[in-house]
Amino acid sequence: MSRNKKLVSWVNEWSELCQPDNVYWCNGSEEENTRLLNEMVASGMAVKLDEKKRTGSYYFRSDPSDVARVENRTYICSVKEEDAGPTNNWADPVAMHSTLRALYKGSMRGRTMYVIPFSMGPLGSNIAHIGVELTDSPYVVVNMKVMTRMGQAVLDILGNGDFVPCVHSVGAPLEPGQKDSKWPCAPIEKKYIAHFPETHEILSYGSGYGGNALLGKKCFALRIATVMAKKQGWLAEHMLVMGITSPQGVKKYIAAAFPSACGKTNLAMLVPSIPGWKVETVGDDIAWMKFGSDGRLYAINPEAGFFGVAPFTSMDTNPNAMLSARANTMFTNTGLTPDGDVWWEGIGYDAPAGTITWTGELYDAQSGKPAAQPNARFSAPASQCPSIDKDWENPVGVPISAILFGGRRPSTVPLVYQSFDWNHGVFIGSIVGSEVTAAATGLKAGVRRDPFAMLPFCGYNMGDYFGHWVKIGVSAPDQSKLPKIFNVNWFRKSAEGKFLWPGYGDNIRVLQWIFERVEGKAEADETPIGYVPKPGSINTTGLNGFAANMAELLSVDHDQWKHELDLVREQYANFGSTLPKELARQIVAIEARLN
Ligand code: TSX
Ligand code: MN
Repeated sequence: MSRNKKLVSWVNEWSELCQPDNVYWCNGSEEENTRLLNEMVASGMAVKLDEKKRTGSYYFRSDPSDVARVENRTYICSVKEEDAGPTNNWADPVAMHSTLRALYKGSMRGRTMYVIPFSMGPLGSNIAHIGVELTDSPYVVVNMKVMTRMGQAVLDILGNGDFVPCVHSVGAPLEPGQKDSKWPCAPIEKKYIAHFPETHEILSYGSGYGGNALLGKKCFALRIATVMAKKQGWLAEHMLVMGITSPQGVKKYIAAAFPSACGKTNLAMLVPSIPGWKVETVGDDIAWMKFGSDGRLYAINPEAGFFGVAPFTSMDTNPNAMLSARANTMFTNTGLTPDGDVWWEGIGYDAPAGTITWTGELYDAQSGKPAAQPNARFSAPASQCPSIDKDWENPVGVPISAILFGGRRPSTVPLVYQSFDWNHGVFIGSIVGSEVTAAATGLKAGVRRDPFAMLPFCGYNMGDYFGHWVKIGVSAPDQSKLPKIFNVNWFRKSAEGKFLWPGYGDNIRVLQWIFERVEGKAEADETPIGYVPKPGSINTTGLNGFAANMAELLSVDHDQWKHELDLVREQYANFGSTLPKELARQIVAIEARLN
């Protein structure tokens, strides 16, 4: 319980509306966690995995209709539609409140309402913020325990202070005597993920999965936090944060944003292929960044765990993620092996005979049906990551020397280039995207733009968001201490369609160049699009066959870039008058340099 009057009356108000059988305040203890997990095992919602193979770990299968974030049911409910901008779904806040109140009415009947106080960021950090989530899902409680700092310690720090109110219901009330389903949820047309930027409120209804239900992550730490950050002059970003130590023992931190399916978690936990270099992990998904008293930009990871995609994670592609998930981990929608372990496509070995798929059928490799749903996840404590950085919970954060953007670009975009200055870096962030095939989207092939990898996660007008980035550059306490901005592209292909770059552990070679640029050492050529490594300035020792690809990897084709700018102009047209003039000027300047 809490003596925070606003909190207590808010909990009472919602319990009166949702009508749960019980209200339970989570204290965050191990005992509480074990009790909830045991209850879920007893009800059939969870399977306890083998205690020797996956100590303290559990397995869940979602409803087949509830397997991912639902962008078309995600709303920004600002008072003015223009404040949501052209890339968000807008809904009127009063209308949305009344729609949702009707749905929440009695929605927790037959269930317990859990009150989860949680901190995004280390307890007591002045970059951290506190939220309270009400939920009728015990699955959410045990996942929030992994992904955030939660429980009584948060209430103690909150005192009479302010919190972000988050309400979640799976939207499946139980009539007396009605048997529960193993994964209760509502049909798609009743799912709502609603954000109220003016009041910092989050209301989620109808889904039990991931970012729809664990409201500290995408809803709070990105959509609501972007609104807070704009008002208060900081940055809430969809970025990994990592430390890089050179063979000389010099350490620098970088933050990096990529659209989905670019291997962000893999990069955050990279095992370098060249001797003497070390990579350490601060976070794999979200960075909150504020200027410190020394004028540098400091980042914290607001999360306490990794909510990673399981398929194609293996001891080859990401041993640190595999080892993070070796115990005390929640698995959702993977396959389940007969000896009480999990299995997924690309785990690095064949499925044991008798493996059961995420839909509960006997796995048959020949059937074409995967054992794991492609968006199957693990929730693993960050503290268990072998590469975790010693300062990952430092309340002050870590000082950021470089910011990286990237996407999947088979053509046009070099392996790495550096921006000329901050605003040119903002331009680079704004044009982030991945090339997709028609087959992958069901729509038209081409570059799918995902500016700053924030398209689904910005809680306000994306044009204003670009403007906020420009403003951060202007208002920085010391321009010379701003992070340097780079673009990377691990996915450039030859004319024959072969990857030109080996990626994975060899990406350290690109990080070395970036590290040395920050130190003012590595050499670069000035091209129309930015600073590109001089031939020979990227370490290719031991790179074997791929070393011959360097010239092609670093080439800048003027005609391809003129076409790229045509596409960017089309993209920019969507933002109308909210597009900062500083970005419109970048197109003009690059075009002039290409001619
Ligand atoms: O995560 C990836 N990274 C970042 C690693 C730190 N992936 C997987 C993307 C899907 C999540 C990559 N895939 C990377 C990469 O750097 N590069 C590639 C493309 C690639 C795939 C296989 C090969 C080379 C490149 N193999 C051979 O050429 C033998
Ligand atoms: Mn993400």
